This record gives sequence, structure tokens and C-alpha cells, in this order.
Amino acid sequence: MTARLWATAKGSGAGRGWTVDGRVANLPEPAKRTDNMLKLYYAPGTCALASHIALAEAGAPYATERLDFKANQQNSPDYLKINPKGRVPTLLTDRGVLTETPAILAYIAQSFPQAKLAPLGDPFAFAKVQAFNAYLCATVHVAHAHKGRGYRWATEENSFADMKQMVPKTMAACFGLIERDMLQGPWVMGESYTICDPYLYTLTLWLAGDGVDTSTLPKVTAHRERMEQRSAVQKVLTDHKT
Ligand SMILES: N[C@@H](CCC(=O)N[C@@H](CS)C(=O)NCC(=O)O)C(=O)O
Repeated sequence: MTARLWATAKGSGAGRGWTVDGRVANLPEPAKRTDNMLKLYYAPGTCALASHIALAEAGAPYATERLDFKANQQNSPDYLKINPKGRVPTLLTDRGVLTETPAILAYIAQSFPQAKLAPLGDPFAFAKVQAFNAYLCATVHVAHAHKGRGYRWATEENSFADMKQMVPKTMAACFGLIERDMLQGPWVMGESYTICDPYLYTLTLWLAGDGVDTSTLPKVTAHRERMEQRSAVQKVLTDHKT
């Protein structure tokens, strides 16, 4: 479902003097759900796709709310009341708000154990899952963000250009490591599909825009194709069309 907007964004992001007038129609909700229904706030083309796919794979009861980044809705006062970070994904649960993709993915895997989305009974194997997702979150995603979000780390225009110029290299280096040493195949953790797979898939979709030559990444490319054959992925992708 798409939120109706009255928000007017000025500027291009945090630290650049944006302001938002008015309010967003469907926000805010109470900071926790009371109807046994999870709610995911997302925007198309973002890392929230990973959590969205995981919810679908888990067979979880969930609703979604799509934010309009072009209107800077993630920084609207009403959304900031739900998630003060001004980012997606945000998952509203019956116990309150969850943010950060690795945490949301682990929560989904643990809340719906019948879906077998993580090796829940094996502390070492579960730590390997967390290590993979932490790498995507803290290193790969941050490398990608240097393309369009340089204002988080610098103020000079030429600093932004320099950061942007590095992105094909840093993303290629990150995915080279994933290709060589981390993606076991056919799924990230080997024979079992886990919460690492939708997350890797989501960041793989960014490679073309980041100027990475994916012909050097045959395992990653095959993983992407394998993901796109899954019905949950196909279903969720229709919600992410822009
Ligand atoms: N560490 C967070 C990162 C969340 C994040 O940065 N999300 C981006 C979309 S991929 C976002 O909401 N950006 C909005 C903005 O920077 O204004 C996570 O993994 O969930």
C-alpha cells in the first residue's frame, strides 16, 4: 500500500537543510502492533527488500507501508517518531519497533522457526549467518552509500566526487570477497536457504548502478538468478516496482 503524502521536501538529505511541511497520512502508528500483524516500512530499491522477502518466505502475517524517498518521507516528523534514524527498513512488532536489517532478519528467522531461515539450534552456524549479514550491513552497504550519500561523511563537493569515484572499486572488492570466500553455493550458507540469501540478493541488485562488472562474479550472478526463481521473491518484487 502506498502512503498518501502531504510532505514537501526541500534539499537532498540530512545535513543539507531539508525541511518537511505538513504530515503524512498513514503515519504514525502506535509504536507497537496490537493485532498480531507485523508491519514493514520500506521504499523501493532499498535494503528493505531483504526484510520484505524474508517476511514472505517465513509466511509471516504482515502489512507494508511504502515510503516515498523522492518526497523525503523518511525524514518527515511523523516517520521520525516511529524510526528516529530516518531510514528503512522499520519493522513494527507487538513488542515495539525494530530497525537494522541484520536484527530484523534474525527476528524473523527466530519468530517463524518452521520456515527454517536460520540454523537456530547451532550457535556457531548461527554466528556465521550473523557474520555474513553484519558484513553486508556494516561494510558493503556503507561502501555503496558513498555513491549518493557522501554528505554523511564530508561537506566539500569534491569530497563527494572522490567518494563516488571509489564506489565501483570498493563494491567490486567487497563482492570479489563474497564470490571467492563467502558464498558457499547454491545458497550463501551452502545447501540451506537462510536469511543471508535475500540480503545478498538485495545488495547484488545495486551492482550495475554502482558500476561493477558482474561478469567477474559468476557465483553471485547464479545466486541472483536462483533467487529470482523463488515465488516469494517474485511476489515481493512486484511491490518494489517504481
Ligand atoms: N544499517 C541500516 C541501514 C538502513 C539504510 O541506510 N537504509 C537506507 C535505504 S537502503 C535509507 O533508508 N536511506 C534513507 C536516507 O538516507 O535518507 C540497515 O541495515 O537497516
